[in-house]
Amino acid sequence: MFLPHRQNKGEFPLNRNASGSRPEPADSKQTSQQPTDNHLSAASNRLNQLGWTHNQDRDFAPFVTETLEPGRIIRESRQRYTLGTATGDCEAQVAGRLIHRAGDASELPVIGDWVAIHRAESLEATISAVLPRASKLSRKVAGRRTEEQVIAANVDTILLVMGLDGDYNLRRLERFMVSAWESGAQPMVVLNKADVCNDVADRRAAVETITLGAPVLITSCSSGDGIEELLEQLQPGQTVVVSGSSGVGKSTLINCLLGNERLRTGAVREGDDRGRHTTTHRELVALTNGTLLIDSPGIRELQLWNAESGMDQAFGDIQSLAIECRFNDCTHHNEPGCAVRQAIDSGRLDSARLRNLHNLEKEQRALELRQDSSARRRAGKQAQSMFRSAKRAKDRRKTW
Ligand SMILES: Nc1nc2c(ncn2[C@@H]2O[C@H](COP(=O)(O)OP(=O)(O)OP(=O)(O)O)[C@@H](O)[C@H]2O)c(=O)[nH]1
Ligand SMILES: [Mg+2]
Ligand SMILES: [Zn+2]
Repeated sequence: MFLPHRQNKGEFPLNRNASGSRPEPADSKQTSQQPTDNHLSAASNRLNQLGWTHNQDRDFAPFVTETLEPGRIIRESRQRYTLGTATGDCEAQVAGRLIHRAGDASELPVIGDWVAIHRAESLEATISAVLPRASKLSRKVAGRRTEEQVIAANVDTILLVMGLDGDYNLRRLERFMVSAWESGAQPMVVLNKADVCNDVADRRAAVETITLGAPVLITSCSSGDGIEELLEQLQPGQTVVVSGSSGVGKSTLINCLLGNERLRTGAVREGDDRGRHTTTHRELVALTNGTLLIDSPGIRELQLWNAESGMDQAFGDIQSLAIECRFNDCTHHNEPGCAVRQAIDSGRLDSARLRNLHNLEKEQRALELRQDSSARRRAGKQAQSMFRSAKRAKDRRKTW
């Protein structure tokens, strides 16, 4: 593997000088040890291809030292990381200090994160810090623990893929839309497997009632229909995470966009069209147009993490109707003068959508209660440990 040139402070290709401009090109006094113009622009190009922007220039500034360099997580598999850096890809592990300092797992690096790394002359780099995230797609970890799991960071678009086969489910899509809006990235919906569906137009119309203006595209990886239209929506330099249930064709779709069979795909179960969780890691791949796509494992159950603003956006139509309800705190259950109920009665709103909103609100309240009690437990443990160390210190003083 090619190890980087050690770059002195101020010589790092993407480090801006005080005036905010790119560093001056190296002058004629340059020695053979220093990077040349070509090296600088090649390194800078590689980071740009990974999505480096002015934001990373700013966020990396506190980490510019002799030994730290930036990288982006381009592959993540059970806490094993591959990084893209200015001088090529490398494997990396998380520094013990970073693990120790992290409040919880959501602060540890995930796919898409920009990180500061330390490289000794060993093959594996050490991740010393995670740069601030511009956006993050999160959920509650599967199972009983009350913890946030960040699925991907620094993404511009969440491409929600739903199959037009047995996977088609509007209520699940509503839930995905909430987490997508909450992430800070823009959602885009892809209805895949159009080749196995007889009522594409009706289904698209139904989906558009819940995507509220977010783009909806129809594709078939079997026939290639819609792939060009999807490509046109993907901008160079943007990071797009492809998300959805297992078996909807996320990896197949990325392969179609790449034009090769790079990612492994797997047949769905006969009978219910459910996938077999073929993809088990997260990986970022670049299209020739410069878009960065993240493939990820199929989501078994999407339990929401804190999603207040995501809920407001995903159910913006109901929020707008609610302004007309007689009572400010109308819950749209059975209060008189409820504009939301009136919309349902007149066929303008699907009652299943309101039911789903009520269910998700209930889930959010339950999550808040669990978060409160875990916070209390954590505070209790901290107080206990402070008390113990204070007592130990006192005992030591007594023995002097
Ligand atoms: N008929 C049809 N089959 C498709 C289409 N797209 C994908 N498939 C098939 O659906 C199956 C699942 O595709 P994958 O790409 O592995 O699905 P995935 O979403 O990546 O699944 P996980 O990795 O398990 O999350 C494969 O057999 C694909 O060939 C399509 O547009 N039409
Ligand atoms: Mg896959
Ligand atoms: Zn109401």
